[in-house]
Amino acid sequence: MKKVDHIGIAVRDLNAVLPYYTDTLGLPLMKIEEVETQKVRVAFIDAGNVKLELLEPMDDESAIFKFLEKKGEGIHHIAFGVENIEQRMEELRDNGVRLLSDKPNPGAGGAMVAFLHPKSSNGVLYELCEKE
Ligand code: CMX
Repeated sequence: MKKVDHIGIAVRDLNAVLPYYTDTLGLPLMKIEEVETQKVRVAFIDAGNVKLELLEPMDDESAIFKFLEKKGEGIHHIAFGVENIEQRMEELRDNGVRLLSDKPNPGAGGAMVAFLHPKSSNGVLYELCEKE
C-alpha cells in the first residue's frame, strides 16, 4: 500500500455538517461531487497529509444509507492509495482476503476503487484506490 489516501465519514446531511469542518475546524473544502456508481454525494476536505471524505447517501439503496441506519454517523472506511489496483486485488485474494467486487469500479475523483470486506479485515472496511 502506498499510503492512506482518505478517511470516509458517513453523514446524514452534507450541507449541515460542512461548516463544522470548514469554519470550526478551519479545514479547506476541496470539492463536492456526486458518485453515481456508489449512490453518494461526497465532499473532500483537505486535512493535511490525508483527506476526509464526507459521504451522504443519495438514496436508500446506498451502502451509506444502510450504515447510517445501523450504526449512525461516524467513520465508515479507510482508503489506501495503490498503484496497480488489479494486481493488488489479486494478491489480497490469494492471501484469503474477501473482496467486495471482482473488478475495480469507478469512484470519486475519477479513481478506480475496490473494497475489502470488514469481516476479513478485523472489523474495518478498507478501500483500495488508484488515481490516474
Ligand atoms: N465498517 C465496519 N464494519 C461494517 C461496515 C463498515 N463500514 N459496514 C458494515 N459493517 C459490518 C456490519 O456491522 C456487519 O457486521 P455484523 O454481521 O457483525 O453485524 C457486517 O459488516 C455485514 O454488514 P451487513 O449489514 O450485513 O451488510 P451491508 O449490507 O451493510 O454491507 C458492506 C456491508 C461493507 C458489504 C457494504 O457496505 C459494501 O458493499 N460496501 C462497499 C461500498 C461502499 O461502502 N460504498 C460507499 C462508499 C463510496 C465511496 O467511498 O465513494
